[in-house]
Amino acid sequence: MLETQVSSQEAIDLEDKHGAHNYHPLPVVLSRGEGVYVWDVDGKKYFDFLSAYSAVNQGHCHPRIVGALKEQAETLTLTSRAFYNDVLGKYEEFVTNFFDFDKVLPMNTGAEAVETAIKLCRKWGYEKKGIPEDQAKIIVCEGNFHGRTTTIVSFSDDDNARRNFGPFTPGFISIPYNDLDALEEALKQENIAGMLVEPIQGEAGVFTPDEDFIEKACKMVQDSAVLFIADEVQTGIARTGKLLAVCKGCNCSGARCESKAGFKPDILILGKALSGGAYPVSAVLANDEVMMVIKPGQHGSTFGGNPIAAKVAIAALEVVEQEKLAENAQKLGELFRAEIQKLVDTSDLLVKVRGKGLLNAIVINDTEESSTAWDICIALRDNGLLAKPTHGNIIRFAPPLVINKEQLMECVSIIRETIKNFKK
Ligand code: IF1
Repeated sequence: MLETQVSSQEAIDLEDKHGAHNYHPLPVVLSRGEGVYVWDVDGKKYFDFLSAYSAVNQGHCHPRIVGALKEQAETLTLTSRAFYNDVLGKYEEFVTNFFDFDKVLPMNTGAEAVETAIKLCRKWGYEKKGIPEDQAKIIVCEGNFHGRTTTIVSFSDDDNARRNFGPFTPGFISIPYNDLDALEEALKQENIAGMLVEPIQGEAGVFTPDEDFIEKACKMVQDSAVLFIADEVQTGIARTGKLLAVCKGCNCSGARCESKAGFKPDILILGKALSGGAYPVSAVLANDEVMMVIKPGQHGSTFGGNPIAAKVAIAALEVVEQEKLAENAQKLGELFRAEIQKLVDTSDLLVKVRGKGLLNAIVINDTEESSTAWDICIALRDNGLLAKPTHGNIIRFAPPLVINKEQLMECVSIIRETIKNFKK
């Protein structure tokens, strides 16, 4: 079967028969990707407005990234960390300079990096802050999405993500997102080791908090000798118009955030576009005061920091810097929201548009349980644009950051025509 081209229906049937039903994909079967475009098995071309949930910020199959992948794949794919190799150290130097931290702990998926950050924070709490053993608590926000492991869903409030996966990991305090008063109250509790937060809540529906929420939260947390942990798996790597969504006030053009202004998380979590979508690469960055609590043999991963991941991540970050993707996301994000706002103002189907950079979403004027957002995505697909609803009535729009103004305006007209002609 692998030799011959499958039809759309054959591909769907194969997944249905042989694959776990842990997703409900939009009915389109993709076979090729390049830049902002993907093609289905019948050769139909689409704009990709999901970017694999912000993993393909650099565009599909970016030649620089694929080149690095291919070259290393033909040289040395995996040594494990039982031995040194000639690539990992260079990557560690590159990525710690790029994001201005002392050290990096390389992992593979975003969830692994989040789990790593939780373990690091707890260990720091016991060994540096003197929290009594097994008493460490981490503050999280309602509406969070940090991955799918049992510990992570332990502090999810999405019933669908956690139901019947218990028993759950204790030690998490949930507060409303974007609520500094609630944070102030929570910080009065004892044995708080950290706060884990997304600068923008992606899965919850691209919830952008008040402009100063993250900075004020970071300062409040750090003033209480608690670690501020920024989950930038989805918002990082130029997606929101800055190298990092937590970049505040600095004019970093999308890399080497030199800003000493403002604030800095104690632990930074990256994933997804850290590899441009070419390979699973995630990372946890921190300064020595935190990172050095982990000693040899206390944490690790077979593939974490492998030579392919290292080479691919260097290429992916060089592309962000050299192609000024953050600046592009900033500029075109503003244009996108302004154009879609005109649609919101004239269509009773749309309630609002919100987002930052090229991480945006529209809220549909229907209930979460309705199929309206899904049906609109089917119509968008028919008109050549791929997007998918997040929670029920919200459609996320997140194209690759290499999109240009002409392409963006073409997508705006596809969205406009689809909404105007949409019949429930
Ligand atoms: C799915 C959502 C997005 C993330 C943040 C950690 C992770 C993610 C902020 C874990 C992953 C992915 C997971 C994927 C769909 C997608 C997603 F809809 F699930 F919530 F993007 F919004 N932190 N998000 O967004 O990273 O382990 O997946 O590499 O699970 O359905 P991962």
